[in-house]
Amino acid sequence: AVADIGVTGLAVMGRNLARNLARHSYTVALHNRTHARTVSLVEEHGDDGTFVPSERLEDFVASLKRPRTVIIMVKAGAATDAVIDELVPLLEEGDIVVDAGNAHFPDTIRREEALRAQGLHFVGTGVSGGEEGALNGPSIMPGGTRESYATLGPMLEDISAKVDGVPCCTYVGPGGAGHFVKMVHNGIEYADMQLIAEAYDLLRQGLGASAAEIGDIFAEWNTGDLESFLIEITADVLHHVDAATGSAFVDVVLDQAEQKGTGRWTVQNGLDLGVPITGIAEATFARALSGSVPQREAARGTLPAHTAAWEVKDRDVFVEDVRRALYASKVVAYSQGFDQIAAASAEYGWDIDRGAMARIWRGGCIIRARFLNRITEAYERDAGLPLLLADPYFTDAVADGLQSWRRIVAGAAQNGVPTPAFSSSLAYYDGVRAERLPAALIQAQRDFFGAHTYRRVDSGGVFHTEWSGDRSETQES
Ligand code: NBP
Repeated sequence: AVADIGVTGLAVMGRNLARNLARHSYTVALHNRTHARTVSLVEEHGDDGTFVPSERLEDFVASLKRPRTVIIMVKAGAATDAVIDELVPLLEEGDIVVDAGNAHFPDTIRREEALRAQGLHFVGTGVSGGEEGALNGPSIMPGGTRESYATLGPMLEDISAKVDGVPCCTYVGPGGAGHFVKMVHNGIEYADMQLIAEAYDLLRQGLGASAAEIGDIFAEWNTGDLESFLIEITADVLHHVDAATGSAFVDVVLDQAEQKGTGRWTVQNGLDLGVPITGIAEATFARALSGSVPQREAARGTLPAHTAAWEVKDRDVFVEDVRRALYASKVVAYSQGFDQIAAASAEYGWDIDRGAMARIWRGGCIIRARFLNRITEAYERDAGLPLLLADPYFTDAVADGLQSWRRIVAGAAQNGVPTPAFSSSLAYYDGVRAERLPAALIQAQRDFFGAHTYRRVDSGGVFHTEWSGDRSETQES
């Protein structure tokens, strides 16, 4: 046995992770169901480092040093279970099975329990950054036991992205914690992309600017607080011209956004845990609306608009308003996502360090951004921070943009520009900061029709009013 680590599943992601490991001087065992992939990897990239290819899974396992560390990088779902079922009988106590695919975290919880019962470590690991990241340094979010991290962690940290010399990989927490955090990362990515799309639409409709002009604005924004991978690629996309038509590329792309499901999982979990992740939810529903073709056809040209023409008096003021509204909305979306991580951490007993999550998202992954430093700093100031927005830096940052944010959301409503994520983020902000919410009325209604009881502002206990009788109040407990 010579290999330090093995990778089974050598499609784009597995292939690039294996190459990344080899380039970091690890001896990498290789296996893939269809052997031709293994052969072509060694043929094309054998000079990346030392590979030990095997056609049979038995030989692959036998080529690994103990404790054996196997990364599974296959299609998430049934394929992962099939590979685990084949692999487990070949392993021995203390060996480490890493699922680096995009598993849904309840599957990871189930698999971790099953393998633990057999004396194996199962590490559900989020990997972000796509194929380019897998090769040159992704953000890596491993869950599982701390004990397994002692063997696996240093290897993953070596191949991860680095920001200021700090690896974008850390131990996340037990069980499904790693895949959970990756799921929320993707949810936040949905929100971020939707917010950027709304900013683009506002600039387009408010200024009548061309795609390329808006690309210039995004490129400018990428030099400030908004600096991030997504803003950078947005500028690139907006500058791109379609070769066939000579039109702006964005104008020839069909306006129906698709999804693979991680946004949906994030929203479903937000509902399960009762965490208001409105930014992520609006972003996921906005994609669904864009793909609601019959509904859009029935509405287009039929539903009246009654809009006022958008009169932007000062172009620079408007652009700055949109930038500030985008930043404030983004803070809300991230604040909500980190709330969801805190809620899940408490629910499942994961003890996730939110500041560390922001730190490992600074490089390698799709939501990498300058702004994440600020989040790490906020949780360094107060690890138990109940609301990211309440950290002094973010409170001030949002306050600075608040008037811009209100002008933009009001203007969008008057002019009929759909801004679900901008608007709902502002509604969340006003909701969470409110002295008193109309939820009191909802509690009264619930007691009226369903005897669901209510609590009072002026005393403890639970009460019910006899709505259909003499309207007297009784204390329930
Ligand atoms: P795919 O998701 O396209 O999966 C292809 C791999 O799965 C091949 O190696 C294939 O083997 C193997 N496989 C399948 Br399908 N069914 C199998 C089975 N029953 N038994 C054994 N192997 C099986 O590959 P990918 O795009 O490289 O993604 C790998 C994982 O990484 C996925 O979970 C994905 O969600 C995740 N991920 C992808 C990205 C990305 O940007 N693509 C980013 C982050 C995470 P074969 O060669 O024999 O068909």
